[in-house]
Amino acid sequence: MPDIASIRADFPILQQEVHGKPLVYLDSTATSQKPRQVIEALERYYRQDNANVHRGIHTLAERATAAYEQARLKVARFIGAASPKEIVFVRNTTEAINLVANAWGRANLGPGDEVLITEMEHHSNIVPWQLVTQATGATLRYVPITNAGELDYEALDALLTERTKLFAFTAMSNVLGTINPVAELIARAHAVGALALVDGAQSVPHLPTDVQALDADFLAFSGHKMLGPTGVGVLYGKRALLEAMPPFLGGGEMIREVFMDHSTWNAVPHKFEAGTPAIAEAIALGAAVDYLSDLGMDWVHAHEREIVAYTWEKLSAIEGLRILGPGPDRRGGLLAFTLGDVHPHDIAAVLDMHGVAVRAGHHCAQPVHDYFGVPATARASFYIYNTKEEVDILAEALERARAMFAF
Ligand code: 7TS
Repeated sequence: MPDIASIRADFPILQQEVHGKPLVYLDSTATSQKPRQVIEALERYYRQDNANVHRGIHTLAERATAAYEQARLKVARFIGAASPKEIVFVRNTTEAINLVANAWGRANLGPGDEVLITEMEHHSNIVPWQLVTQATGATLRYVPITNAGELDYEALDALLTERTKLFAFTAMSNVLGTINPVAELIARAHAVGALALVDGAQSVPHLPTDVQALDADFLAFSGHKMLGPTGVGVLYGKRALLEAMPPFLGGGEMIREVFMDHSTWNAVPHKFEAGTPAIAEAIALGAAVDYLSDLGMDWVHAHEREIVAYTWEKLSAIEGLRILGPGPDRRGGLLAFTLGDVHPHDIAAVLDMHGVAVRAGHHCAQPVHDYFGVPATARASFYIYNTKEEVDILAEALERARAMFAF
């Protein structure tokens, strides 16, 4: 059983005070902190191996290429992909979804076709589909949500039809915390002949993932939310789909041959990695995957369930505090809430004075806030390094905020 004190010792950033109080970092949904193993992987690469990949034949270039490709293999194993050729390194979840919307969408969508998303999506799984449906004449539809913060399954039945070409949905909401039944949703999409794209930005860092068991067509996620550095993310795509898709960005590395009037494409995944990639970051993401694999994703999930259940209990006892989304047994490790009519930015500012870092705002998910009739929420989110003692500090600070704003 991993020991939280030794996990915390791996995170140098957590050993500091903010406003004279120990830092309580409750904003891992925005970005996670990084263990020394990841920081060291970045540093080691720049100290020893830095060279461009897939180009040189000198020793450093070979080392850099081998480490970069090794990271791809680690990521493939981590999510249960059949082959590392199905792993495309991109910048983040946003870029992964834009890649599919542009490369697959522009080639496969037209008038009469529908793309189905949900009302609980992050803007990065909404806007690319708005752009591509507008450009191709296809129609964008939304699965509504319920008061309980779940998808409306009856409405889903009516919305998934033979016109649906792609169903793109989040595996876990970054506001409601809802864990969606990914395998079932994919099966329903496949039953009408649609492809399924899973936004795994919040699930891959926190839950075990097996793309083959899920039968996912595409899965998008970000390195920086799973202990890795910023600047690197992943698009998983079934090999046959990636092979059939035209490129997204053009340039070096993604080509086989370039003539004056046309070019031919490199094999996947390189066809989708135009230009010099985030080499150090991808290698460090490999170190992050090692760290999470050593802990075991079942443990990560179980730890967060325990923390979120405890938080639910503590926060529910605060007068005037309203939590959005389902109960603790149906959610991942985050809680978004309002406190009376105190502006969430004021809540976050008071919490910060107590050393507690939470995010406030619409969390890039405006439709879900519109549904619940609130412009913004404050959100506490957890990861492997958080403890119940930190939740106690959060709850005390919230009581102070309530007293300060006198209601
Ligand atoms: N999808 C979901 C479900 C997310 O939570 C996020 C980021 C993204 C996509 C986009 O990830 P990116 O790495 O491309 O930016 N969510 C948040 C958040 O909740 N607070 O800050 C970023």
